[in-house]
Amino acid sequence: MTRALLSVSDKTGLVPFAQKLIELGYELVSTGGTHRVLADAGLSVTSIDDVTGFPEMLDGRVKTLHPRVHAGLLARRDLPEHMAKLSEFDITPIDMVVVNLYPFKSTIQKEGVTEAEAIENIDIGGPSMLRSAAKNFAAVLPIVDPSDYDIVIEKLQEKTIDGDFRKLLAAKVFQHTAAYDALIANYLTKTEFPQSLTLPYDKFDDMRYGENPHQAAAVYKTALPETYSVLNAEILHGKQLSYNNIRDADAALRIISEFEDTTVVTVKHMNPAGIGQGDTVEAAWDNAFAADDISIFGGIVALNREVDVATAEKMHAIFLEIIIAPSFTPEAYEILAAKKNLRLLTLPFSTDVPQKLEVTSVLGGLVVQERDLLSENQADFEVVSQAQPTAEQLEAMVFAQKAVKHVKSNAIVVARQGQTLGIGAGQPNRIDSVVMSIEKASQKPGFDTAVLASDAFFPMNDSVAYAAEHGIKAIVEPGGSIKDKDSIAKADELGIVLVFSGKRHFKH
Ligand code: 93A
Repeated sequence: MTRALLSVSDKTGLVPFAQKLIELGYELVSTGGTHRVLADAGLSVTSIDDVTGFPEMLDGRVKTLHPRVHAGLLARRDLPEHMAKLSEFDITPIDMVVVNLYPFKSTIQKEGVTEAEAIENIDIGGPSMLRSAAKNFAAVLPIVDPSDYDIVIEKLQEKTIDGDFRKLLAAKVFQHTAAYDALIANYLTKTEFPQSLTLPYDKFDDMRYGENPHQAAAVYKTALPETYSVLNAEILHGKQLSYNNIRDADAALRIISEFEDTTVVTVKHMNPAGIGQGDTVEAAWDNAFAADDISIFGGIVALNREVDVATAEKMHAIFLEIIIAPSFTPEAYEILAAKKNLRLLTLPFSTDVPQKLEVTSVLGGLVVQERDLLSENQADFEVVSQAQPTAEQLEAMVFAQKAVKHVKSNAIVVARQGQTLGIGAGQPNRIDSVVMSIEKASQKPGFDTAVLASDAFFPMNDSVAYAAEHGIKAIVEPGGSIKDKDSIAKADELGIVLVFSGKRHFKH
């Protein structure tokens, strides 16, 4: 007689599966709750107590942790000594383990959960049985995923269970128990940079492809409680997000979360194309659009207010990939949803993004750092030029600093209060970014009140000279170069404002 041990917290599909096992000639053994469900369904099932000779004890903490269970699972069927040992101790081999674990994840996601409750939901016996069965996959079938019940039954009926299938089930067990332990480790870890990094991420979706069509890709989502993330946005309309969509939308959310006032951010290839603010959503859109009315095509738009009809009509007029907002009025939704390929996402707006660390892969490893959480404020500014900034220039500097933080280095942002006018991104030398940003900005209304922000210090005075000679009247940069005095002298010579922020915002 073949024996199956069933001990599951998630009882989905359990009864029909067990029924079929009986029909296939299995003897069923079960723990308390699982036993009850099977017996109530009228199935014949042996209690685990009758196998171990012990009652479940310590509030169920010890149910299956017994040599009669683990020897039955681990004995090598190809070794006569092992089989003789089982006989000597009158232990019946176990040929299948069906276990899913205490719901640790959903427990810690519950609001107001206590640590004691979380700890009670750390499963010990379940992973032990799964691991024993998976180690001995040559003889024992370990089944951790209820969605595998059907395929297992089918293969048992057809007698087509082979080594590859056994190995697949075993691999699933070790993936599952490793992820389960990683989540527990993360929950208990108080230091930000632990000795060994466990990443408790579950597969969220397979993707059609990655950054390019020849690259396979999938997306994983943290198993820890919900965060402000594009992966938690609700897709109201349009097809699945692509790899690039997710990264661009992520960039847009990071930027918009800097701004409390009514703001619209447009993003292309992870850089802002434009950022605009206004008294109304429509006015903010007008400013974001006018900030760069070419780059926005095919872009991602994030807003921190509900999308209204007037704004929707304007957005409808151009080709966009994604609009992400806290909500859409029903009329605005109707206008935008007329476009088949436009994705409309909602996510409650927040300036408080709980995730503090970010992980980037390098060949052979990962680098982990705190997110750039430095916030900009005028109090930290130091005016180093003879010329003094106006109140309006100082406000524009704070705005430009918030923007420049999210632009790939070398980053230069030319902005007036509430609107970027020119963005120079990702150039290997700073002066090129200066030239690009001013070239774009100088053609726009409002340039005469614009300031220029740099994500890092100027190594030479050429940027200050170029900016002043091309109409910029005020610059904010971190300072800290050994040649700062050259830049200050140049600002004084050309009569413009130079302010040191003291904060560098490289972004790679
Ligand atoms: O508390 S445990 O770690 N100790 C055990 O010995 C044990 N054996 C099975 N948890 C244990 N289990 C788990 O109980 C299983 O992994 C499953 O999640 C659950 C099933 O219990 P019941 O059949 O009483 O609903």
